[in-house]
Amino acid sequence: MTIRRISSTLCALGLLSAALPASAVDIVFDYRYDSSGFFTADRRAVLDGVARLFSDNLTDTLSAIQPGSDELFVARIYDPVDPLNSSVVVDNLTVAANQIRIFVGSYAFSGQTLGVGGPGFQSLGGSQAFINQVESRGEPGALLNPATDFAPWGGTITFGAQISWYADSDLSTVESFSGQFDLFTVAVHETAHVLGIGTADSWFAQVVGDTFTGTLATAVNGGVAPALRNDGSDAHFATTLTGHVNGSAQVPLLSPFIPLGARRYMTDLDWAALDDIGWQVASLQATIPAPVPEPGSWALLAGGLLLVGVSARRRT
Ligand SMILES: [Ca+2]
Ligand SMILES: [Ca+2]
Ligand SMILES: [Zn+2]
Repeated sequence: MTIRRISSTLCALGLLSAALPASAVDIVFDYRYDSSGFFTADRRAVLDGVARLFSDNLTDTLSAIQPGSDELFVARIYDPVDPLNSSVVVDNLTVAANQIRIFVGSYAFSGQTLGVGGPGFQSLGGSQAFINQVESRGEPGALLNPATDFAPWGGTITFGAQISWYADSDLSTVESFSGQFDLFTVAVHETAHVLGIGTADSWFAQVVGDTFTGTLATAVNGGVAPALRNDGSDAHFATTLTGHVNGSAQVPLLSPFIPLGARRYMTDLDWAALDDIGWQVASLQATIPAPVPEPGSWALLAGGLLLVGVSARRRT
């Protein structure tokens, strides 16, 4: 679990979409603990985009978690609506193949904390094969010591209820939202924590001193192991690093600070780190989700067809 605060650092960003392969990992945001109704339709739509961004770009194949009668899988998470003080058990959770379920909520943090996020936990019983399967989801490197892979069933993200959020209805455009924080930016950052950056054994296995020594991240960083934020947690990149977003320089998204009134993206360094901790990353340049057909354009298409039918009938 990690916490971020704000800073006023700003960068010029480019915005390009990349061609992406068919999805494998299926990120699902789960709203069952959202008792306050924080996740309005527009906010859920932003999280849908976050899910698609990762689902499009991570091609791992993860096994399902379906305990049999003599097997035990009890999922536990930090309470999405009180993450710093309590945890909750998720009753009767089963996890489909490739699925990663992230429970979300909101909490009025003191000060400037925008959100917290991290993977879930579990209690397990049954055969060693079942236990291994839950802990690795078929990714053998997750069972090694030191671990070289990470395949969680899911986790938690809590967004600051005290924050003024911007929920962008069209992630392909960036407009002015001064005075607000970008929900997309923060949700992508926290999802990367759920997926192991700053949280997984396979991350910490590659932390040496205050650097992350992953092979690809080091290569992307010009052959130098990228520096970590020197705050004792080793959970974030240093703000002094420069990653790239389709050629434009940007502080890595997994640094501890998010600017007010600006969008940030996963840089090549952030994606490289996910690759280094065991994810199969299709592109180091993925920024926003690939477009999906809008309901509006389907309606237009249907309307056009109807019009054709009408005019044809009138002609006869
Ligand atoms: Ca927009
Ligand atoms: Ca993997
Ligand atoms: Zn963070």
